[in-house]
Formats: sequence, C-alpha cells, structure tokens
Amino acid sequence: MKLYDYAASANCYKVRLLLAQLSAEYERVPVDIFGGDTLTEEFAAINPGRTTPVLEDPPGTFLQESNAILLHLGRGTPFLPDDPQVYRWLFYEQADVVPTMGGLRFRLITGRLAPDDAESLRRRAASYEVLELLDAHLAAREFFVGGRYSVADIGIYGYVHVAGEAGLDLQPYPALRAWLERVQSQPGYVNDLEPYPPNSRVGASRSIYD
Ligand SMILES: N[C@@H](CCC(=O)N[C@@H](CS)C(=O)NCC(=O)O)C(=O)O
Repeated sequence: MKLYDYAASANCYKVRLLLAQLSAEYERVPVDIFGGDTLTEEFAAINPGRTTPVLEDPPGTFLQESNAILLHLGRGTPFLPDDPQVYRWLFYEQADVVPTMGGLRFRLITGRLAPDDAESLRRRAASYEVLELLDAHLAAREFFVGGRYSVADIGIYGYVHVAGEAGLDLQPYPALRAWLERVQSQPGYVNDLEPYPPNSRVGASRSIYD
C-alpha cells in the first residue's frame, strides 16, 4: 500500500492514525501540496480532484477521499462496526466539520483570512454550532457510534482536536473534551500532524487554493 500524503493535512492524518492503529505496513509518498505537486499531470492521473490523501491499494488502484479510505481500511476490523451511523458521521464530518473549523484554521494560520474578516466570523459561528451538536451527541455516549471507538471517531477527531488553533474555545464543551482524551488514550494512538510550513502562506504557495 502507498499513501499519497501531506504531513500537515488533518485529512491525511486521519488515515495515518487508522493505519497506525491497524499496525499496517505502507509506504508514505509525500506530496507538497503548496509546492505545486498536486497541479501536475501525474498527480491528476491519480486524483483529478488534486487533493490528498490518496491510497494506492493494490498497486495501480487509487482511492481518493479521506473518509472513503477510512471505510476501506476499516472493513473487516473492529474499527468499522456494522452500523450505518458510521456513514452518517463521516458524511457530517466532510459537510460540516471540515468547511467550518478546518477551513477556518487553515485560512487563519496561512494568512488567507484575518480573524475579524466577515468570512472568519461566519465560519466561527458555524463552527460553534457544530461543536454544540457534537458535544450534545457525546453527552450520554463514550464514542460517536455503538459505544466503541471506530472510524467515525477518527474522522471527527481529525479537525476537532485542532479546533483551538482556529481560535475556538472548547471550554464550554465538556463531553467533547472528555471524548478527545478518550481518543488520545486508544491503543496505538499517534499524533504526527505537522504544522503548516512557510510555503503554505498566501502568496508563497502554488496549490489549488491559489
Ligand atoms: N474531501 C477530501 C478533501 C481533501 C483535501 O482538501 N485535501 C487537501 C489537504 S487537507 C489537499 O490535498 N489540497 C491540495 C492542494 O492544496 O493543492 C478528503 O477528505 O480527502
């Protein structure tokens, strides 16, 4: 297996976390998404959407979309329970978690937005609505689905655990904070998400965002 991967992407980190917890062997292929690597013909051939992560498994067969990769890798393992609620939370993560706190964090850290921009305020308000919903769901539950750790938790964890870097305050969400700690105490937990490098700054990068 090969993972076309960007170290500072939480979408990629979600996949690396599951691979670590599966003790899976794989080759990491670094893609410098701000250095123009996703803009090449070669990369478009493996993902016309020009995003990471992409899993190559088996050789010559490519799977795009982080949560599709989580579902694929989770098949036949305890990380993917037979419960459609897993799908619900993985879709919710992409539709609601990523564009709010994930997009806000990326744009603030890399200088694409200032904290008081109208777009930042919109994303911040939407992020708090999402955090509220997640906290309410976890108030009476240990994990997102079926009372045990699954790919649903891994998916949601990716951008929620770094919500503070988007200037969001998690203090009002005790159930969510307790869940973050439960995820961090799972066997095989790793956190190798790297900070955005200097070439991710607006004006310094060549990516799909420029
Ligand atoms: N829905 C996609 C989103 C992936 C995505 O947006 N990846 C970003 C990094 S987090 C990327 O590779 N961007 C490419 C670029 O900026 O050129 C997924 O979950 O895999």
